[in-house]
Amino acid sequence: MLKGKLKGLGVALGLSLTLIAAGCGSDDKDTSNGESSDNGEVNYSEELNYTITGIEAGAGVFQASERAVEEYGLDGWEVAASSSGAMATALGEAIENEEPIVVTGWSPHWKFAKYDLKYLEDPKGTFGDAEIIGTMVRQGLEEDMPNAYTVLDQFFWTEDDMNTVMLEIANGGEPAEVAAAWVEDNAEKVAEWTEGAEEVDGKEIELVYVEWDTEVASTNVVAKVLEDLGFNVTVTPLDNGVMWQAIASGEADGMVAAWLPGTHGDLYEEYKDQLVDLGANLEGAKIGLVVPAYMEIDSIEDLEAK
Ligand code: PBE
Repeated sequence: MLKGKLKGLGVALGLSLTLIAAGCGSDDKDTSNGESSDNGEVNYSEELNYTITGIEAGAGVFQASERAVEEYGLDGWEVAASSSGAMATALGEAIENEEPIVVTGWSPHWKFAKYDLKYLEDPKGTFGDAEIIGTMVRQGLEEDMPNAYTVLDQFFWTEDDMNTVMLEIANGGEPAEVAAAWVEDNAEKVAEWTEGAEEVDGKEIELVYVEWDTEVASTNVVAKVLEDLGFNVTVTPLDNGVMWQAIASGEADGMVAAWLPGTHGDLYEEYKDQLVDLGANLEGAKIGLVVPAYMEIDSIEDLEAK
């Protein structure tokens, strides 16, 4: 399929892509300068400089995106490593200017509440299907800290719950404060997590996580619940691989940030015999390539090799 190039005109003229796309209708389709395509579609790939706006290179979604570049034959494309925060900023700026952008995305995530976005279809299944977010603890935790183990084992919430916390943090709330307010407002749910757990007197426990929006939310909530039980909780942000390794080696006590079966599947395989899998704490998570809804593509297959 031959698609023309817009050569950044949209940006230069400050026109919305919607308008440009509308201008690339059938009248233009035979122009020889390649500025429009044979089917009226915009060639985003060149405008994007063949770049997917990524997050931390250790994230599962980053690695899945690199696999997608290979599996969909997107020669010349790059998944640019940065941070979750920088990705969100780039997404917000692109939307403000109605420019195209493709990001490594996941849900739950506040970006879907704040912006009109869509996942690109993934007919090859590179990003997998529905994921769960799981809880992993170190071996021996059940014996050493049965009350913390009980809470971590029973911690389970919904996408809506997580979205509430995430959105407030994204809107500028301090994570520990937002988490504390949520715990207070959701006493019934929290009581299910703490059922059977007794109060302790300042026992130290360390939770590890990665500074992804989802994990900032869940880790702060669980930390607050453990604090209310009398634990002295340390939360330590790490890189993804290091987080898994910290639980497997017993250096840290637990984490609620395991995305399975796909996203962290390799890490799970590597460490599953050295840790204790407490199962899902959230169901219905997902990863993939995400674009603003105004982009006139629906599938990863609509992206073009260089
Ligand atoms: N994420 C958020 C992580 C898991 C949680 C999708 C960015 C990842 O890709 O590893």
